[in-house]
Amino acid sequence: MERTFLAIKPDGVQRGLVGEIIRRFEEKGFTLVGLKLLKVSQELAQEHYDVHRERPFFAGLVDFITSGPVVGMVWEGEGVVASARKIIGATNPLSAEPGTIRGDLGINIGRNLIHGSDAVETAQREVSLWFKEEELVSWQPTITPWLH
Ligand code: RTP
Ligand code: MG
Repeated sequence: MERTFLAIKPDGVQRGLVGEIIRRFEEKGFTLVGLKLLKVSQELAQEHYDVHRERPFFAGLVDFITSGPVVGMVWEGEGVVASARKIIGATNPLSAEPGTIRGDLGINIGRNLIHGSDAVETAQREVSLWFKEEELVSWQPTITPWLH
């Protein structure tokens, strides 16, 4: 089954939006298989955003993501990678559609509340970067037959 990595960034935690953000993925019907609150190290932040290493906003991005607690999550379900990106909305919350997390709750590109893996291969890389295998729980919600 497909999995994605999502992280509620320090602004989402500071603003008390952890429950609201998790609720949206639960309500949609995806299955939570990994969850932890952590202070992100410089090494993890740089590795996570490695593709942006040459971008002008890289240092600021790493500073921000390491500035406070982050909620790391792994969610499972059919098409979860692309669907989670839709639920999250466009990178810039000012252009994100209403109904998306960023569109409803954010206004600043550098404070856009949540990260979501952008492709299935990226998701695999990010899940193993942030979680050990034993931190993930494989389980089947009993409601699944009602979703499919
Ligand atoms: P994320 O990786 O955090 O889920 O966000 P994303 O895919 O929607 O956007 P991405 O292009 O991967 O950019 C990563 C994060 O860098 C910050 N950013 N700032 N100042 C800028 O022009 C700029 N561009 C990107 C954003 O916080 C974005 O989430
Ligand atoms: Mg990205």
